[in-house]
Amino acid sequence: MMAHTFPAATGFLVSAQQGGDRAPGPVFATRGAHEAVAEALRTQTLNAVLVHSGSAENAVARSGDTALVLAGELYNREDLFTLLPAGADARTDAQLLLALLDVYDLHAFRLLNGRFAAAVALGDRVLLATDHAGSVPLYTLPAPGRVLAATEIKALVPATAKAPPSGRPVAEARRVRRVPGVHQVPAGTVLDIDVRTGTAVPTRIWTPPVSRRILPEADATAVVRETLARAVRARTGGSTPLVVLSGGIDSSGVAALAAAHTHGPLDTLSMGTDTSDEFPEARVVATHLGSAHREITVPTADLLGQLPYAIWASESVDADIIEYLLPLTALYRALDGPARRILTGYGADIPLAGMHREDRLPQLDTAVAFDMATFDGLNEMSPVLSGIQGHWSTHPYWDRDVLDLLVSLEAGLKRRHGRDKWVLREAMSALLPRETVTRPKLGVHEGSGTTSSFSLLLSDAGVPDADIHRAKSLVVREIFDRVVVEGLPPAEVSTADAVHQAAARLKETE
Ligand code: AMP
Ligand code: PCX
Ligand code: MG
Repeated sequence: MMAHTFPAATGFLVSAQQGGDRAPGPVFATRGAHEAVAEALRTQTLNAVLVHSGSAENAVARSGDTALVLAGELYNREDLFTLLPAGADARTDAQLLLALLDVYDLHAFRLLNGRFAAAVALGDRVLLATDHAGSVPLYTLPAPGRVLAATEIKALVPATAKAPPSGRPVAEARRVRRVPGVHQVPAGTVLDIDVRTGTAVPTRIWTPPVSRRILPEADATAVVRETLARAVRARTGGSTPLVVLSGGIDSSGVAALAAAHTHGPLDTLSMGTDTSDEFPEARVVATHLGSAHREITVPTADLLGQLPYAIWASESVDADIIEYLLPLTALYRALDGPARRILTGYGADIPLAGMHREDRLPQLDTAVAFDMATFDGLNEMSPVLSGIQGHWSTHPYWDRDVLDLLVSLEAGLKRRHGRDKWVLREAMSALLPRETVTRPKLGVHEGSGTTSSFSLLLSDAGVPDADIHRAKSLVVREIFDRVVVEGLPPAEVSTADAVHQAAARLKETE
């Protein structure tokens, strides 16, 4: 299979309708060229606008009465090929999915390990699905005779203005704040929609493991190393990737494995602020791996200015998540130049309970179970975050095989000998400097100091300490309403105004 520098498409808006072929107008935060495609089937027409970087035709596949569009990419192509008849035409990921749908119907999605969103028109049905983790968010407005779907909420908003809540309720799907009729396709779920009625039936195709595996230490570290290595290799593509390197074990592990699969030096990038950074720690890793390393310093004041961009890109209303995403947003926005394939260490702390700071294992497993039951809809892994600058990001720790493995390891392998993320540290110990392997985890973004500056901003606006968290939520919702629901450009939305509004609202309700 060819090595990909970029997925064929990184976003889409589709309209599947009986009869007609009106092409919808696209609005995306994801940067890229737009390509309109139309596939007329027997009883419905699939219109799409694809966001792409040069090979949009590879994101579309058509055969008989089935047509599909795919944003993103698959990571287990070789395994999937073995399921197809010899000589099957599956040069692209979209064709591969089409061929699998022909054999397995919607159960094809149970087979995929990838980072994608897909829309399939099949007879009178429309199938909407994301990868196991919903890492490429997908939204839908299903109505009788016409199903709309898009990888960004803002692409669907104009349709809701023209045709108010004609959308059908979607069982088990989360509704989008202030956008009537629009639902998010749940992670690990295929929505099977009858285009004639707009009725959606969900089928679950992935769930996080709830049982735990018992493995000897050496077997556990070996299988973690091998599984993560495969995930990194599948994501490395044909050209040199860029690893966003904080210097912690998560991103350092990814960098070490990526360096092993890259011809010539790997590219690494660290971001810090004028008040704090982990540059020395990241430099130790970069030097060890011989990477071409860059450091970017963002003024703390600019970090909070990223709030409208983080919300515009992720379309998340979770204040904690938005706070985690601020440094990454700043980093991606500062990353000029050609579009890059970016690997991150994001998400390792979720299955490994990396934020868990004490030795008691019941609490650790409770944290893992809770986080694995609540990630859906947070959009923390959304590719749009780097997509606003034209880059494609991917997260090896949330590879389906890596995630299945890490979640399922018994808690004592995650916290052991007084060390957090023990199994990962041990698995990486031969590839990284000793100090990187043993360095304890910093708090969430203690490395770049965002929590404090967002809190400080609210304190300065007169919000009492006990209300800070609630105020952050109000600020995030306020900005969401501007940049997603109303469609204002993030550059025109003021964080300061949102803060003052939130402070005033809290005073009223005192
Ligand atoms: P964290 O959970 O803080 O490790 O953040 C998730 C991932 O985002 C890391 O593993 C890195 O890949 C990336 N990242 C976060 N902060 C930075 C930073 N300051 N510089 C470079 N990469 C970062
Ligand atoms: N992270 C974590 C995940 C943030 C928590 N998300 C959740 N519980 N759904 C990670 O990288 O694993 C940080 C900053 O820490 C992002
Ligand atoms: Mg981490």
